[in-house]
Amino acid sequence: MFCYQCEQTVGGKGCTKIGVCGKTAETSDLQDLLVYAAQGISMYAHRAGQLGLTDRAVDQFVVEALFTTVTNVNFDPVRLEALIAKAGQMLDQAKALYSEVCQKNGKEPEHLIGPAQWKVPGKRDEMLTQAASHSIANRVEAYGADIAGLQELIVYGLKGTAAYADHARILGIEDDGVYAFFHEAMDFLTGPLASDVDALVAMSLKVGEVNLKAMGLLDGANTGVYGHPEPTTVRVTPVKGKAILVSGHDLKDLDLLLKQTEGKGINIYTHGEMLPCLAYPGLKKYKHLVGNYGGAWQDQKKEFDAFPGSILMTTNCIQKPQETYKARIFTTGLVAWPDVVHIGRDKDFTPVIDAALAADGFAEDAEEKTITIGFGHNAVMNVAPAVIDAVKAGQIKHFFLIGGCDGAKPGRNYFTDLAQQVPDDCVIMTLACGKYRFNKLPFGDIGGIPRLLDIGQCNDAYSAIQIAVALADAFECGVNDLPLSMVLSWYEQKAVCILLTLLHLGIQNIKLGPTLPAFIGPNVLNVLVENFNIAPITTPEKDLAEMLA
Ligand code: FSO
Ligand code: SF4
Repeated sequence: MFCYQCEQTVGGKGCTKIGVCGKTAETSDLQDLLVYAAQGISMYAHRAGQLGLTDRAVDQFVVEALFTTVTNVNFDPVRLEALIAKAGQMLDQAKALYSEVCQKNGKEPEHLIGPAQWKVPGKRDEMLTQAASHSIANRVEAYGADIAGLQELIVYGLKGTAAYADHARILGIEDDGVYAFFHEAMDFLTGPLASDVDALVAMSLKVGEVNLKAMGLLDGANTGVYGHPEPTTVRVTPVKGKAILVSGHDLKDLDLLLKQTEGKGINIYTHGEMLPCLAYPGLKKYKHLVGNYGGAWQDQKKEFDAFPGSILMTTNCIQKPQETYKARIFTTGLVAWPDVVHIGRDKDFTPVIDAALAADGFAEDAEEKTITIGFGHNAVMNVAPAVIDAVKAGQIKHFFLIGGCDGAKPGRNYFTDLAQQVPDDCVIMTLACGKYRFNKLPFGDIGGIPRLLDIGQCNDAYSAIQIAVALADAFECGVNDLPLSMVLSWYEQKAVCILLTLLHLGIQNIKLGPTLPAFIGPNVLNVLVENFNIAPITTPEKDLAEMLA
């Protein structure tokens, strides 16, 4: 195996024996093969689409194949084998689609090579042999660190965008242009321009552009179905009674579980990136959605162990379940772990409910503690006039976006320290799971405007962008001219696509930590520094001084 797609990769270079995330070498190789197969499918689907013929099943499959390989999603080789077998069918389907449209147009189909010629192996051994010849390590050797790294930057960005496109699809929103781009970019990676630095950089920025569209689709889907998040005080300590904890990012899974548990005497808690759900009118209306439990994903072993109920993982980030809670944790959607019960597409959550009823539940109410969440773009726009007045009156000097994903590595205390050292006349916007490092601290307010505005999940970076653009409009300047600094923590591939979106928008001076991606080669880093002045975090003191200068 060779994997360097996330921030915790071994030695900042690559996982080669087993993933720090818990991914086995076999699972990692199967994931690489699935991505290779998806490229073959996209080679045909891209050409068919250009001639006017598409197939939703093919589009959705490529998106699911990519999302499945995101860090901390699918650890189950059996499910991956099944996906690879399905990729074989999808390749045939995409090829037939291309032949059909060529025939209709009186065109001779191109003879495609590379992944388009892939043949689905019958057994796992053969899959692993194939995977070895398509490994990332091979490409690093063949193309060098810069080119192979840029190719992977595109793949990882697409993986992140796939997650958002998939969530939007689940809520009924899809877009032909977004699907077409997945095929275009995957096909691009098999062509001659995939070894041209300039073309690779341009395609990376295009991933950022399409990701903005995908995040917009998801924002529209979430708010269309569940209403706009509204500022909401939520409980972060348990209440007495039976309990289910819902983690991941999927709003619909939570909704369905809430419906299935109504009147059953079970309290539902959000975990991790599900916290923002408590601010959506269509979800917070359920009385038995009682609050949030625990912190960011990397603390789950301790927190799930202590949780006296069942746990449902709707997407990443799952870690190896401990024996103490393996029988009461469940997966659904694309997330999977070997020997953990998986709830299928029928979304019958009976096993989750039964496990919650069989568990002790919380014996007592804990002392009540609350935080305020729900500052999506709609809520912030409602207070925009007050915010603009406060800036003009000099009461708010600067805005910070301190957001992104959390992780287990030391060095992430930087983000807590930074948030705490931000001067009192500044506002902090935050999103994604990195906020758990500081979201329960008291930040107070500036003339009624909270100093800490929780915008939501990682995909709500879309909201942050809308807010920044609205501020820039109000002050008649560009986003880069605003008194706004962005300090981002990254962990997995959704953070990669968000970063590409910010770069596509021309946002400068982003500070990135805790370390820079291993797949960014030295020359590519120079390009990012020269064009975007992107910089690694240093110390909170030094960075703050620079950002406030
Ligand atoms: Fe975090 Fe995990 Fe949401 Fe990621 S829970 S790390 S960037 O999946 O997507 O922020
Ligand atoms: Fe390593 Fe991250 Fe890949 Fe897991 S996803 S194998 S931790 S680089």
